[in-house]
Amino acid sequence: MKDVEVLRRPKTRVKTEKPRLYKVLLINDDFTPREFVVRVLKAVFRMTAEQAEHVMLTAHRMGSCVVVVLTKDAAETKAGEATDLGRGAGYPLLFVAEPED
Ligand code: TYC
Repeated sequence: MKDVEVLRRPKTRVKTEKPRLYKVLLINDDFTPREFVVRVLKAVFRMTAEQAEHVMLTAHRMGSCVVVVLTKDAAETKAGEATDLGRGAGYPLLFVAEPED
């Protein structure tokens, strides 16, 4: 009896799927000063000055830029923190989390 049980396949499937990842996007606007955007990118996403400048300029020129790819929770938390820093300073700076395709 015991021998049969150990040979039986598990009834529940072993989960092997990777968690879906989310992009944090920086959205351009006409009001937030460039240097403020750079400061937020450095503080929240731990970017160097060069990385932050590059991401800010890409969003400025193209309309948006991917900042980082994270799990859903982490992406939503970071996007919220960064957006809140802008709002706290009176700017419409916007970061959004969206699923990776
Ligand atoms: N476009 C802004 C300006 O000219 C700067 C800016 C860049 C704002 C990127 C937001 O995501 C942004 N002051």
